[in-house]
Amino acid sequence: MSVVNYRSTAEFLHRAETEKREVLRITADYPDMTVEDAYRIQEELVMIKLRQGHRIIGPKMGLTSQAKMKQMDVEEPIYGYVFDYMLVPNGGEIRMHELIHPKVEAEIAFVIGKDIEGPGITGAQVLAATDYVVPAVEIIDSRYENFKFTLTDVIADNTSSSRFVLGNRLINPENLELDLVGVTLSINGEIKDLGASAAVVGHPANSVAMLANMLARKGDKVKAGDIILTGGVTGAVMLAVGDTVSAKLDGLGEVGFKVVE
Ligand code: OOG
Ligand code: MG
Repeated sequence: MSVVNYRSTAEFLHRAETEKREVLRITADYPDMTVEDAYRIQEELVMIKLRQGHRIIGPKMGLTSQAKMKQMDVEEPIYGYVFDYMLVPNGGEIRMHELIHPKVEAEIAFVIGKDIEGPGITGAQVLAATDYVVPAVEIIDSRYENFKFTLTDVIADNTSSSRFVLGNRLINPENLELDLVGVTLSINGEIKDLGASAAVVGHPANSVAMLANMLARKGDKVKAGDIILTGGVTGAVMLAVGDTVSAKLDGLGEVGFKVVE
């Protein structure tokens, strides 16, 4: 049995991102890799980005809805990190030549006001520690060939994180039924997918609770000031140059971007 080298595997995945090149999934060489190994690789990848001067905007959750789990054929929620260089202004442009094979998904983001330290955190505790919620779209760009991966591959690849866009309106979560938000995802005026926010583990606040409880395993926590993507409500849709993308979230507003060469 071969043993996976965390540092060199992280460097391999980082090169794939910077060279915009899809690569063979790492479980092809390391089929016995554990979830713990995968998060160790992810940590190394995060360290590489931090050493380059990038800043973490927040941890994110992925594969929190049935739509996403079925689409990617992975049955378990995961976390990763989004960085400052990934943030695109609302209505701004995504440059295709910087990416491999990007897809978009509609999400709800949480702006955290107070630290949330697991284990045992509930959705109600998350809501009490949340300043605002914001509509969001995430652009995911798996570094793996044909966007195909297993649970451990996608964890190591920082959960396909690539770009994200936040809406302009900050909404107090107390003013909303946050599990009953209708969501549409449109490209060039045509609805490509739709859903309701309860698709995200029953309530998007539960996704942040799950995150706090997962981070507690490594002695970490959700921090005041973190902006947290709670996971795609809709399935992810492939992007092409020329696309104008818009997500509408009932009571939260609209968020979008254009895809250029
Ligand atoms: C993994 C990332 C999943 C989400 O919102 O479910 C994710 C992937 O689907 O490539 O960000
Ligand atoms: Mg996502």
